[in-house]
Amino acid sequence: MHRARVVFNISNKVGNTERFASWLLNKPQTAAVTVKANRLKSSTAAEPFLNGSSSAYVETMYNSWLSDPNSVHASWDAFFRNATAGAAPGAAYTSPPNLAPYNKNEMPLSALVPASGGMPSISAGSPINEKIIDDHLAVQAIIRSYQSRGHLVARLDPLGISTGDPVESTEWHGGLRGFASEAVVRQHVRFDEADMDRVFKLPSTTFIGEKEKALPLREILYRLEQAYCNNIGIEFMFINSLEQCNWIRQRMEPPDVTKMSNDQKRLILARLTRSAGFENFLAKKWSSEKRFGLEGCEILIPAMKQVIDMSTKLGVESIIMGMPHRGRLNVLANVCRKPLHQLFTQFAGLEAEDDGSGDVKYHLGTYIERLNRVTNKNIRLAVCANPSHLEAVDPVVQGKTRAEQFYRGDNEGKKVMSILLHGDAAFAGQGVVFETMHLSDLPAYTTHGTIHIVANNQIGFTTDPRHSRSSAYCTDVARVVNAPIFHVNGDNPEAVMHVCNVAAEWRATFHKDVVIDIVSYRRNGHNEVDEPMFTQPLMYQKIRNTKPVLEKYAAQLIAEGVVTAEEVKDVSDKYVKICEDAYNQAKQETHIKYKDWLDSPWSGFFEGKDPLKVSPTGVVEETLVHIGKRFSAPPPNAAEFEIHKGLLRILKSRMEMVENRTIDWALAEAMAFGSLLKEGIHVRLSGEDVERGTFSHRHHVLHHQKVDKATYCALAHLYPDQAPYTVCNSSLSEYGVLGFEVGYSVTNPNALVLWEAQFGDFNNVAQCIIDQFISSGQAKWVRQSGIVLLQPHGMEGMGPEHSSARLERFLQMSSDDPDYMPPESNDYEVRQLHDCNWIVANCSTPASLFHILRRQIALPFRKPLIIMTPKSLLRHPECRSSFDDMREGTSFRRVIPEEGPASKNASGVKKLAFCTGRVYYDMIKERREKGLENDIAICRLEQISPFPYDLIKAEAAKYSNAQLVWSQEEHKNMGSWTYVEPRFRTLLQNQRTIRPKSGGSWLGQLFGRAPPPTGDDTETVPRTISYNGRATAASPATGSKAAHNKELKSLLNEFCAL
Ligand SMILES: Cc1ncc(C[n+]2csc(CCOP(=O)(O)OP(=O)(O)O)c2C)c(N)n1
Ligand SMILES: [Mg+2]
Repeated sequence: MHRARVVFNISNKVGNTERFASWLLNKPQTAAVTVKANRLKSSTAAEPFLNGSSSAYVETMYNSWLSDPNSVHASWDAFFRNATAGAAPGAAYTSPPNLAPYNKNEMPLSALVPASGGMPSISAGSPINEKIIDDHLAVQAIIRSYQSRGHLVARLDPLGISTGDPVESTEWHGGLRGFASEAVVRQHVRFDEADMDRVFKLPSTTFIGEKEKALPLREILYRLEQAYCNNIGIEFMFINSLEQCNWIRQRMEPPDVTKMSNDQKRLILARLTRSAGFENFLAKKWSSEKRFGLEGCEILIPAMKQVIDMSTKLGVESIIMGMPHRGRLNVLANVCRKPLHQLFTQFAGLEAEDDGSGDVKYHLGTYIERLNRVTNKNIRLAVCANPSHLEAVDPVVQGKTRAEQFYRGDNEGKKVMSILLHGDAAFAGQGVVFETMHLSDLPAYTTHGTIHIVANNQIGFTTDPRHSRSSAYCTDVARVVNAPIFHVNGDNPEAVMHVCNVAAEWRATFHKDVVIDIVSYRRNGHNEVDEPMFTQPLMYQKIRNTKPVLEKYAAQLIAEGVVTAEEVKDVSDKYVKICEDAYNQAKQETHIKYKDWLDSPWSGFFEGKDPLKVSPTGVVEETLVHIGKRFSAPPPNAAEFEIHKGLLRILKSRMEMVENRTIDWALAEAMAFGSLLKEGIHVRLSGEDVERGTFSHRHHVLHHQKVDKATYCALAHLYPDQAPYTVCNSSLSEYGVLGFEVGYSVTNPNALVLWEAQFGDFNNVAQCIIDQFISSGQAKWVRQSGIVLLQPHGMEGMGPEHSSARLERFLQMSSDDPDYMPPESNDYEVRQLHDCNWIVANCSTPASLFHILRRQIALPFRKPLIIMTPKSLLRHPECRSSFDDMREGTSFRRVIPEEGPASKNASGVKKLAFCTGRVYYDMIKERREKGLENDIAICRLEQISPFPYDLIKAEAAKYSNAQLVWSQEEHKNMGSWTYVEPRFRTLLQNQRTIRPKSGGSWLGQLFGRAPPPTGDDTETVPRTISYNGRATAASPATGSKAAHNKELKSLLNEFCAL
């Protein structure tokens, strides 16, 4: 196993060259202690504790002592007596008597003196023997060294090729193994064989003695080696809680902690038999199919089952798991007990009976409720579906776990927990692991402890750890959150089970993360058709000569007399028979069902629902007024709750708007949330700085200016029986946090879960979640999500990185066919939504935002909503809506047609410009200033995808003589153009329009100059749409304000050109 190559350089400097007490009381040959008058003269070299500020202190003590020896502590009394009596420098010190009562595990040093090899005894007034102190301190240092660094030399690698593994030695340590531990753990110690039988007091920080308070050195070393350097290596000394460190020591140090009863041993063997039997069966039946088998780490299955057994025993009822490819089928079969025939049908290449495009078998999720036979309790197990993208599922699992805890009122995580499985290379390599770990202790994101299990086969595809990580262990990332890390040799099943028990207990006790690193190997190539000898020839020679763990453990139990060879065979045969039966059953199946693999069933949500009926999104005015007023009011106890003066102004202007029946963006959002909360829908808004809002417009959480942590959230106090409102500033992570919210959103369909990108530009840090989960999740895993992504977007001269949420990317991934215009019908809108993979919108009015957010819940199904949100429009005086646009009877307008003068005389309109979002306000200003309000009509797409063909078609038809143009502020290869252009083409197919004849000289054509029209100089031509906007570019926006303004001017000029 690869560990730090610096292993052998580590040493404990203290005492390395000299004894501790000698160092403390170092005596230079020439120095002398002389005491004069009222000043204590002492060489600081001779008495190093008498330096700097301490010497002033000593001086005061000395003066007090001179006037009254009883006025100082007894130790000072002894020191001054000895010093004034002419004791040699360094010899005046006498240890203070211990006034504190001894702990259970402690005893006075004097009690050990008779056993200390004939050293002089300690009696009052006599200087303590230095060697006794030194030796005890050394023993303590040894114990601490084992606790801190024992793992570096533990025998963790079943292949024994670890650089840090111990080398056998017969030297001084009385037959104990551990040359390496001498080098690493005890190299500062100068005991010899004669010291081995001396008895030493054990400090309170060790539990190796159990009830014994002192042990012979030989026994101490033996027990430490057993606890820390055998098949378990523990990293925990970085944890900054003495209670937690002691908790671990108590469970890992006493002798024989890993001992199992015969029944437990039989259970391990049975589980191991199934684990190995499953892989063997698949290998036999489908020898050339990729399944990413577990061979070499078969112990993973008994390990997971042990964690689940123990956690259920401790009260957990629901476990949500995330895992990569390796051993996944085995986990589904033997941990979740997914019916085997369902698993086997995945190998048969059958077609699916239900919708969706599906996924490969080693990515699919599952959900199962069953009785845990060991604890006799019901348990729910879910394995989340995941993409190939390693570790991407981690935050998703956490979000789902958190959501389940929240909806069950399990505020401490006692009932619901998560288990994350990892590969060694991925755990060390993928940054999202770190991002997920960092959520583990945040109030709005914690799942109260995750058990991480690493199936550490010491290789990642073809790369060995020396080239895949710079850290000593693949698990080092977990150190940042103070998680204890248990490395364990996968070929010692009982050690693995012990570690699993301790990890489960740790999680139940402290509700913090913990890591189990099962060090194992990969018997085959990366997958079953890969040749590992190309790249790891030596490792694989070792592997060929290593017996499977089942074989070794069975032999061990037979030798111990726990089972007979016949029993072993019998258990194995029985499992093969179970597999054969399931195999035959699978052969009868003609179809597979994707929904058999759903990880988050929404029982009751779809039942009895008209799949095409959308509930109204308008609300009664009274509700708007109530929410508006609450949202605009300071905290109810305003007299004591002092908020910032600027906020008082903001609240006042909000209140004025409400009184004028008007809303801006922030009010629209609050009213959408508030009205949903009133209807019992939980709303959760998460992201960087969302509580205030990046642009200081939201202010959902008001802070007391004088009292720390005193806050007020109006939306959480709208109605006494409302649903809870969660608004939470996240860690500075996009990948982790968006993944988390996706997981949250798939748990309960009756919740609106929103994630806001600080600026839309940053969403690409979470690209994997967007691509792998949000845009394609339903198609692959029949799992719906109504998550909303709020993406500040817009070209406002803020440079390349604060302008674009990359609208084009979302549109490019929209699954509606650009060449197909769905037939018109009354339920056109909802049908389109039903069939699409997500909704992409760029709203221009607060009312649009209000309705589209509410529509997320009004739909009879769930679809992700990607919405571009504004920045300057947050305060734009024209970007306001009236209560009239949100009242009962109103709904989301996918398209807002021209409603000004141009709409009154459509046939005379020369240009119909389509646009979306913010640029509309620039366009109307320009049109107004140029007096073109009768000539140019503007039509806004509030929803871009799915494309509102029906409404656009009607608009285009209304302005039959107008030239059509798409206006956008983004560059031509960005924004909506590449999405809308082919859809307009489809829509305008076969439509013709009359326009002045083109033609003229070839030179005129070349330079685009049309000849002046004459009487019948018109022609009927196919109707098309042209582009009006910025030219193509590599970067989303210029960094120069001047260039920005020039570009904007040019696109607006072009827009107004007739
Ligand atoms: C993000 C990502 N990058 C690359 C890959 C390709 N890949 C699949 S498995 C694998 C090796 C994984 O090694 P490890 O995590 O140790 O798991 P093991 O296969 O050894 O169980 C790689 C690189 C991937 N699936 N995901
Ligand atoms: Mg690996």
